[in-house]
Amino acid sequence: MTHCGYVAIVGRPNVGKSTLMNHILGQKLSITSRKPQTTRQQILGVKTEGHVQTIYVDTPGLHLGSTKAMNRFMNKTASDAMVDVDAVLFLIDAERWTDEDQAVLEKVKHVRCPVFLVVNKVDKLEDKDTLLPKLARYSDMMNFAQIVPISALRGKNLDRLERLTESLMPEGGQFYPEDQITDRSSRFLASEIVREKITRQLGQEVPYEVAVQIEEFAFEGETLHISALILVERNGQKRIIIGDRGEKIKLIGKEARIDMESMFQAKVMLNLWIKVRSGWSDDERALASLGYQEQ
Ligand SMILES: Nc1nc2c(ncn2[C@@H]2O[C@H](COP(=O)(O)OP(=O)(O)OP(=O)(O)O)[C@@H](O)[C@H]2O)c(=O)[nH]1
Ligand SMILES: [Mg+2]
Repeated sequence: MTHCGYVAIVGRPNVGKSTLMNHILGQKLSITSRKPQTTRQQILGVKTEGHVQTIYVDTPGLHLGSTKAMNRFMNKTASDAMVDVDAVLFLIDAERWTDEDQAVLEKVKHVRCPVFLVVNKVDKLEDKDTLLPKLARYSDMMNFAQIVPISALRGKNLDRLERLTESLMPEGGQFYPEDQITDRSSRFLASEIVREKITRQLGQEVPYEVAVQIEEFAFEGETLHISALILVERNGQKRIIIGDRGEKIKLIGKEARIDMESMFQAKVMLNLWIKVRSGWSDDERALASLGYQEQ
């Protein structure tokens, strides 16, 4: 008999949700950065081990305070992901509990499946003795099925977390072939790689108003030709991304190409273009045309 089910990974921005999913899959699928609100859309990571298929759902960080259409879309995507799953992993940062964590807690209290509190980044705790009293406090907050301290970055205690989630997967046929690891297209993954490099290379404000669209994705002989259009809200942002004498965009392109070559196992020729389209991040129709729509 086979088993198959869904596990939603939720939490406020920047707690390490995408890092966790990537580490469990053993492959970089979902983009990560030190800045909050890196993930914008739900992305599935499929892990098949023997007769158990676990489908992880990486989600955007649930956040307070922003009212733009993009932020509403991200929060709704994350909330919707908790419906109809077999387990929820509620990720927090071991170092601190914030108002946004509290807001996520209020949401996960209402889900009908088991909720694990996953206390991430334990490697950052200078005084390890502070962990146990914290775990005791968390256990009073709600009836968590498990509380699991981990380090997603260092791979600490992830085996235990995986075994615990696997044990909750219901009996039934597997939804994905054993060698498939995501529901997302190669074009989507390519656009996310470009967005990751922009997010990592640029200061606080620009990445939130950047979208990437793949205009060409085709093999010519052995070489994969990819053209990506970078959309920004303002001229100033375009200048920042291009950088002095084009240095920034060159670096972004180089880093993206290296990741693409490893993801697609091919030589990649990458072309990047930048266009200003003001208002796209607060316009529902523009968002939908860029792929930010419900799955
Ligand atoms: N020290 C440490 N850093 C971590 C750990 N897990 C993730 N990080 C770092 O935390 C930052 C955020 O990680 P992400 O995986 O992008 O976080 P996220 O929750 O997916 O963030 P959003 O997509 O913005 O909601 C990155 O710089 C990671 O390298 C960990 O276990 N220990
Ligand atoms: Mg993420």
